[in-house]
Amino acid sequence: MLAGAVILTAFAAAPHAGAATVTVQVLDAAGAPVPNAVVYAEPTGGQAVPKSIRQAEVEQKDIRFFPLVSVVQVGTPILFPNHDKVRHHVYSFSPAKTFELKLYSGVPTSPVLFDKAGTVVLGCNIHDQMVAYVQVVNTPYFGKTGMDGRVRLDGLVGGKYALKAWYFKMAPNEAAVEQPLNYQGADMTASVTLSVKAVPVE
Ligand SMILES: [Cu+2]
Repeated sequence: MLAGAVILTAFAAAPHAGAATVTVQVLDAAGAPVPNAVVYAEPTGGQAVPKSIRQAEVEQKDIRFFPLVSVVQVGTPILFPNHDKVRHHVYSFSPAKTFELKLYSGVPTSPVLFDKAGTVVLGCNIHDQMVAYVQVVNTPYFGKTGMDGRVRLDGLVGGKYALKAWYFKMAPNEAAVEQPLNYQGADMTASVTLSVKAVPVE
């Protein structure tokens, strides 16, 4: 029966056994949870990590970028579809990726390659209020915190890492907050405190 085949497929797609999680809590200077913070674990012990590059998107809708904050691995192509009726002119002057997509509507034919680690601030030449951030990281282990300021990093291989947290309200050239993480293959938790004040998620 077809129904049986569907069920078997679902089982086959289940996560493999033994995968463990690093749960990271990000707090601000007042001890409040920080939503929308970028958290990533960069290997520092020479361990081989998989590359898991997938194309990402930052769309424009209602004269805003969405999402406000993205995190991608170095080498990720990002597409900038415009879902507004007006044209946008997307650009960045950031050293990690300087580019511009001149006045356009609809979906650009090609994505932009983000090939260098760092913070990329996006703007629009036409609409000064439009801003978004892309944190480009040297690792496949990354995520963004939810409303509770927590994020789960899955699938790490054992070894030493620099656990980093970055928040878009940090000063423009401020480096991510960093602490060592020694991952030995079991579930674990970590906490990172930022010196900034958390703002509500939009
Ligand atoms: Cu615009």
